[in-house]
Amino acid sequence: MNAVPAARATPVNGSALAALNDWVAEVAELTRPDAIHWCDGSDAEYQRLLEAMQADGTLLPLNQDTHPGCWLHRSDPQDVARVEHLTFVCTSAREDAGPNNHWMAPDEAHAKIDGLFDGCMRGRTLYVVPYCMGPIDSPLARCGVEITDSPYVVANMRIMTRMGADALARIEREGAQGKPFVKGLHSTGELDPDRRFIMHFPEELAIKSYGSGYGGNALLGKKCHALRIASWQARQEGWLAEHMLIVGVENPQGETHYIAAAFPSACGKTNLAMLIPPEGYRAKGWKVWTVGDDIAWMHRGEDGRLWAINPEAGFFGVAPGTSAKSNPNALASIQRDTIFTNVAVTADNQPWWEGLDDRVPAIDWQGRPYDPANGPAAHPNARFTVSASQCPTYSPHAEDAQGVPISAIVFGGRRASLVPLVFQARDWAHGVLVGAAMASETTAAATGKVGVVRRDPMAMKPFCGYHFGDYFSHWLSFDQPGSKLPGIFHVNWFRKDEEGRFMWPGFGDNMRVLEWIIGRVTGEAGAVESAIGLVPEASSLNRDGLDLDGQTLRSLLQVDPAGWRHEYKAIAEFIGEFGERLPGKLKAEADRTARALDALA
Ligand code: SAT
Ligand code: MN
Repeated sequence: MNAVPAARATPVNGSALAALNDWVAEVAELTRPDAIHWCDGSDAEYQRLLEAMQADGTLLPLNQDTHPGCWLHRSDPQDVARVEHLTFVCTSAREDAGPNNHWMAPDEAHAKIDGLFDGCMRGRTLYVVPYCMGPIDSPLARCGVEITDSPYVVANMRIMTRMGADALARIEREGAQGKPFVKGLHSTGELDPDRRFIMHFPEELAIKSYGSGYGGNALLGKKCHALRIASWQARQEGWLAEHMLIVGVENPQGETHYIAAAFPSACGKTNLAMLIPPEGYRAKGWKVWTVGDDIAWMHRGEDGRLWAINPEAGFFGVAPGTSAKSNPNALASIQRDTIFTNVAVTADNQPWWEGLDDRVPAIDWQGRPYDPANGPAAHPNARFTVSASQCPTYSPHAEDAQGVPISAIVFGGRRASLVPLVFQARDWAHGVLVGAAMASETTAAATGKVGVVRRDPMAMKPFCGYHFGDYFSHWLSFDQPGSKLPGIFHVNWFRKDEEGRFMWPGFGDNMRVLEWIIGRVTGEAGAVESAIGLVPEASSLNRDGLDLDGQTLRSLLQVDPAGWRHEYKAIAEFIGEFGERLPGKLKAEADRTARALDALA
């Protein structure tokens, strides 16, 4: 790493940064780096990092004629996804982490992971990465500092967060007011899966991550800070840190409704956030605006509504399946200045992945000549990292300091059977149950089996930094006099027929469901009651230009009482696992629905 500027022991002498300086010194003492570099976030710094990574092979240039400023990173083949079984929430009381988290006592966790950090940066540069999650001038934004020995992580953090001098200035300002920043310590270590841990210490606002360079394990601003630590802070301070995209839907009258939607990793959040409405909608003047594709921080505004910011500044999206059909906006965003991780390349060195187009790749994600016998050319969890500002539909309000007002919250997962295309919760408490009862087939975003249905409340199973029982209570607590809460909905784009084919066309056609959702919150759209919530009649969805027969659409909207009785038994069992801390109100909601289903028997 010769190209990085000379190390500086401290950035400034301001006493508000004393805590930061002390911590950096302490970490350097433990990890023994050859050099320390404080990141300023400048273009020049970024260019030097890219050059250094090109020189040592960390980054390979892609075809600069077709993809200027685009790079390929091939990760260690054993380091391609989040590792939930190695991710811990370390609270002093085990109960506070809940049955939804792996737990380790803080002292034991520190001792274990500090043992791994001991001397691990010898021969490497220690980067100090100050960052801000959320618009730099937003009172809702929060700062952190990640210390890492990975220039790839630094480059990704620069795209994914507001990183550098401005963040450091905010940290200093807030330090003077006694406001802490989140401390994240990261080393790629040896990339040995047996020497890998992602530890969270919410009581200390600290994260320690060792042995992985992959996205959610290593870009500590993302899942570790903006979800696990932030969810803990949010509960204490009365807001919500959620695994949700934020999308604005503008109607022909020019009014925009913002929707926040929680789907598990690799279930189409990026696609929905960047949706292009069907031709008929566009002709009438409907538009869709992208605010965020993964995380929403929501606060109660003075007007009683929920207001949301996207704490991130970029997209770390799943490449496979991204195409001119599924997501033209994402595709347009990643034609330049993008870091690709674990994609394949064509003979002329363009990035390629399954589902992109019918070209044949030349080299697979591991750098081998492509041979279908080796499996997919791109890793199924291959990613692109790109600045949100490159998205053609990036909302002009995405950087508003106060956020955007949320009209509807949508939960959803991959469910091949049973779960209708869309339904609406009766009220807030029922909506919290609908979120708590969410389930979805697992994807390649985390290591482990793919395609197994698991309960994933609010898509937060891997990301809630505390006991789910307390989390559900926190959600319920938003229902207060004077609040104007969003409607809560559940969607499922992934129903399959007997032949295993998807029944709903999805992508742009999901606009029809969004229109119904907005119609429900404005009082313009009708619905029929069912035991599980309110469903649209086939006639209340706009079918202009929809390539789907009426029979299939009706079956997508049907509620099957026998199947749902079975489902509610599983839900009762699942929420029962949260024991004493399960709010009685949630159990009452589940019992009420179960009784309504029984009455139909
Ligand atoms: O790997 S990440 O956590 O960054 C992406 C995801 O799983 O949602
Ligand atoms: Mn995610």
